[in-house]
Amino acid sequence: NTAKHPGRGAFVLFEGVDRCGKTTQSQRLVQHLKGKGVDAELWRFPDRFTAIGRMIDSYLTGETDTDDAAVHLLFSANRWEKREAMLAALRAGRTLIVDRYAYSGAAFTAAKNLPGLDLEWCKAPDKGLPAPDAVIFLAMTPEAAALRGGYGNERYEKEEMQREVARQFHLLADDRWQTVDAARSVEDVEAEVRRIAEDAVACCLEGAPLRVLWA
Ligand code: Z5A
Repeated sequence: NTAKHPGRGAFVLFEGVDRCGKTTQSQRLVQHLKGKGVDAELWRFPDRFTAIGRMIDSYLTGETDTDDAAVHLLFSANRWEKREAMLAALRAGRTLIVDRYAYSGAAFTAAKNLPGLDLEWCKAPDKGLPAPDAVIFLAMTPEAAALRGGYGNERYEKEEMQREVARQFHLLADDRWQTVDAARSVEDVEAEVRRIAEDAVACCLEGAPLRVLWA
């Protein structure tokens, strides 16, 4: 669980409700780190381009209906299928800036409040995945986020669902979690994001152990 990988890349994760600015900030962060000579790459989950990812995409767009437990396991499988590549990149010294991961997985399914699918059940399939070194939680009320051009047409893009997702996210906060007030200008949010990410990159360069999630 705590093997040392000196000089490895950092795993920096963005989480938050829809429209909080994850895509904007993750893209800008990768550019910033690259400018500083850090080997950095942007990843996002779900990865809609694998076979499993295509099933998830068709569920999110409403093209297909899938059992809630089954689709939850597909989201998790979509992370497991990327695990080896993720570990290889981190060990090769590449920093991964990741837009959504297992915290979204647990929060979105638990937000459905279905019998049997509580937060612990939702976390279980992701136990053992690589853990992020820092989780940047872009905090914003779903009401404020909705003002950013309104929600799209995908399955979960509704204010009531997003409110419940925000509640579940707060239950998932752990020692990796850093809350950033996302209801500010892009530049103000970015300044804080940079500090958190640069700290994580420095710690990993010094050999901070790569941990596993929810073990
Ligand atoms: N999901 C799940 O159920 N289970 C799982 O395991 C995983 C995911 C991994 C995937 O959506 C859906 O799958 C998601 C969770 C679920 N469902 N929902 N909802 P996605 O990842 O493809 O889409 P998204 O995360 O919802 O992305 P988004 O809508 O694009 O939001 P965002 O990336 O956080 O925000 P943004 O695109 O950077 O910004 C939104 C707008 O605000 C845009 O016009 C920006 O220019 C603007 N913006 C950004 N920052 C600012 C500031 N600071 N001020 C003003 N305006 C701003």
